[in-house]
Order: sequence, then C-alpha cells, then structure tokens
Amino acid sequence: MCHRVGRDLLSNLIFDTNFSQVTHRSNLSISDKKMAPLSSVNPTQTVTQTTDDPTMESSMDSILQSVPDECDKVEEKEVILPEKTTTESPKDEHNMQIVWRNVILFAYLHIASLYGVYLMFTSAMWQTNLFAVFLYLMSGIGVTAGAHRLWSHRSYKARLPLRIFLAFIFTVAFENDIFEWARDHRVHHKYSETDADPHNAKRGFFFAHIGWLLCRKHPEVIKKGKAIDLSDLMADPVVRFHRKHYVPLVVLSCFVLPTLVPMYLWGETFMNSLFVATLFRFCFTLNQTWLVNSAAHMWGNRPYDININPRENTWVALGAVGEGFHNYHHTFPYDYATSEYGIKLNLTTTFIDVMAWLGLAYDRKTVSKGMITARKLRTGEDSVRAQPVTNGVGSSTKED
Ligand code: ST9
Ligand code: ZN
Ligand code: ZN
Repeated sequence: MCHRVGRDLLSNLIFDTNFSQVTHRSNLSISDKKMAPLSSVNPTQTVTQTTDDPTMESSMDSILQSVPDECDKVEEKEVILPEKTTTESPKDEHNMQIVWRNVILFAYLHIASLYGVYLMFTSAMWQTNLFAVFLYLMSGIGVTAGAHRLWSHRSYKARLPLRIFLAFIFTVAFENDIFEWARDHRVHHKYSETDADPHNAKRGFFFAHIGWLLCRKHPEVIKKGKAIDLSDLMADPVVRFHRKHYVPLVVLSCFVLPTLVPMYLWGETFMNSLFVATLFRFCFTLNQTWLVNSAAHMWGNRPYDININPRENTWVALGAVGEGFHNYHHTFPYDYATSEYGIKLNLTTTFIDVMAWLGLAYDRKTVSKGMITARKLRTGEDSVRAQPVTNGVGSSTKED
C-alpha cells in the first residue's frame, strides 16, 4: 500500500504520465499555426523533403557519390515522408512502472558525484582532474562519432581500426551497447516526440533527461522499434562483439581502468580516483548526453524547421562535443557534421575530419548550402516570421 502510494506520488512528481499522442505542433505560437505542418501531409504523398527515417539512409547511400577526399554532398530527392505514429488514444491505458533499482543507482551516482566535485577541489591531484576531463572528452567522442554519427546514422564510414577504437571509447561512457543505443536512437528520430520515442520530450524535461531510464519503456517504443531495420548493425562484427561481451567490457572500461590508471601512474588515492575520475566523470558525461534529449528539445531557435521541437542550443553543443545543433540534426540527420557550421564548436566533426585525413574515415555525407538555404526559406522560423503563409509551408516543391 505504502509502496504503491510512494510510487504514484513519485511518478506524478517526476513524470508526466499522460502518454497520449500530442501533435508535433501543440506548442507553436499563433503565427506558427498558420502553417500546415509537414507532418500533416498524407504520409504517402510524394514531396520534395528530406526524411529523418533512418531506413531511408540506405537508399540515401545509393544517391550519393563516393568522393574519398571530399565530403559527399547530399542533394534533395523526391522521397516518401516518414511514417508518424498514430497512437492518438483518448485515454492512456499504459501503466508506467518505475524501475527502483535504476532510481537507487542513479541517485547514488549523483550523490557520489557531488562528493567527487568536492574532492576535485580539495584533495585530488591535478593529473587526476585532467584525466577526468580527458576521459569525458574521449568517451564523449565515442558517443558522438561512434554510436551516434557512425552507427546510428551511417553519416560516414569508418575502417575497422577506427571502429574498434570508437567502440572502446564509447564503452568508457557506459551508455548501453552500440546496438541498443543505435536502435533507440533510430526510433527516437523516426517517432520523435510521440509515445514511440524512448525519451519523448513531450513528457517534460525530467523524463527526456533521465526519467526514461527510471521506468519501463512505453509499449509503443518496443512495438515500433521492432519494425526498424537494424540489419546493418548486426552485420558489423564490432557491434556484435560489443553486444556479446558488453558487461565485462563496460566494467573494465568505465570503472576499473579509470580508477586504476591514476593510482598506478601518478600515485593517486583510491578514493580520489574512484570519485573523481570514475563516478563524477561518468555522471558528468551522462548528463551532457542527456541534455541533448532534454534541453536541446526545448530551448533554442529553429532556423531549419519550425514544425519540429528539436532546437539549436549552443550551450548544449559545447558540453556535448558538438551535438547541440539539434534542429539542424533532426532536419538533416545524415549530415556527418550534425551542423551547418562544420567544425565550429564541434569537436566531433574535427575528430572525424582528422580520421578522414588519416584515411580511417571516408564517405562523409554533408548537405549542400543551396539545400540548407532552401529548407530554411521553406520551413525555418525566420522565413515563417517574414512571410505571411497562405497555403502552407509545403506549397513549394522545388527548392534549388
Ligand atoms: C544512457 C543512454 O544513458 C543515453 C542515450 C542518449 C541518447 C542521446 C541522443 C542525442 C543525440 C546524440 C548526442 C550525443 C551527445 C554525447 C555527449 C557526450 C559528452 N526497439 O530495455 P528493456 C526490447 S544508458 C525494439 O529492458 P524495459 C528489448 O530488446 C545509461 N525493441 O526495456 C527487450 O526485448 P527482449 C546506462 C526494444 O524493460 C525488451 O524490449 N544504462 C526497444 O522497458 C525489454 O528491453 C542504464 O542505466 C526498442 N527501442 O526497461 C540501463 N527497447 O526481452 C538503463 C527495448 O526480447 N536501462 N526493446 O530482449 C534499463 O534499465 C532498461 O532499458 C529500462 C527499460 C528500465 C530503461
Ligand atoms: Zn533528438
Ligand atoms: Zn541523431
């Protein structure tokens, strides 16, 4: 009884339990509402529009030229709009189930991290603090250049040694195995901000940030996720190995090695090593990643597509080694730079460029300036403010 009351209270406090489908346009301003949203177009209608559908990426590949020393420029093609989930239930029938093990572990991690911050300023050696920053950046690049831009979006290709390296530094971040991360992320793009989105930002900041890891997934996430094509992931032996041996790999890479290195290389104490280089660094990296799901889906401008909630957020981009340009990224998910501005505030893009220079990365996909400008004029917030729209944003079908 007590347990149930506590659970209900907690879920009401931290989660918006209303799962019912909210349209993509529910929080737009009055002037925005004059526009016909792209998502309202009949899904079978053919329009000139790029798609977030990750399953489109294999077909995008076929329209790309392979230019080894130059980025591929993606030109707009006629494609079918991605399916949007139609789970408009008048009343939510899903009963959210809190996973108390995760609540306790994440609560402990955050409290331990506060102690880590205290130790950073009071007793840790400067080498340990620097090492924590180094691990945050490296594991962050493992998330961004590896799980995100390579495995989830296939926005460039990587040779085997680079894939192994990316898998290793990604493991330091402990954000699930590559397959699981990429699967959830593809579902996030395809069904963004619906019940089928694992971290649906329509359910509030807390849910999008960490709450989604504290409860069982909405059944729609699993149902829609099972229909996503993931064959390319399992075809990669690095992904298969990573999934098969994930537990020992993550224990070693995220916890054991980061704790032992400062102790054995420069004589740090066990406590400083554990709380600064391991627990605080891990927690900090997680929060920087989660901010892309929460803050960058809520705060910032929308120069590319006002019909979607993801935003351009410079602060998030700074902490997430280049991943805060989220309105651009959801509009052009196959661009390896995840931004119109290339390497500006984008450490990950610099990393991939250096790897390309070394011959380890190739087939980097980008979007042409003409296509970006055309898209901004058609669906970006500035164009919408500048022009009264009478016939919906989708009225133009030719952009370049
Ligand atoms: C973490 C991940 O933090 C962070 C990801 C962030 C993504 C950000 C993206 C933004 C862009 C990139 C920016 C990067 C910036 C980086 C900056 C760095 C400085 N489709 O999962 P289960 C199946 S992880 C299809 O248990 P529950 C599944 O296969 C943190 N199927 O669901 C299984 O089937 P079977 C560390 C799916 O029970 C069954 O469903 N990790 C899908 O609801 C059950 O799966 C943790 O803390 C799908 N999408 O539990 C672990 N999903 O039985 C946390 C699931 O046949 N996770 N299935 O095998 C958990 O404990 C649980 O997953 C749960 C849900 C409690 C959350
Ligand atoms: Zn997103
Ligand atoms: Zn993405």
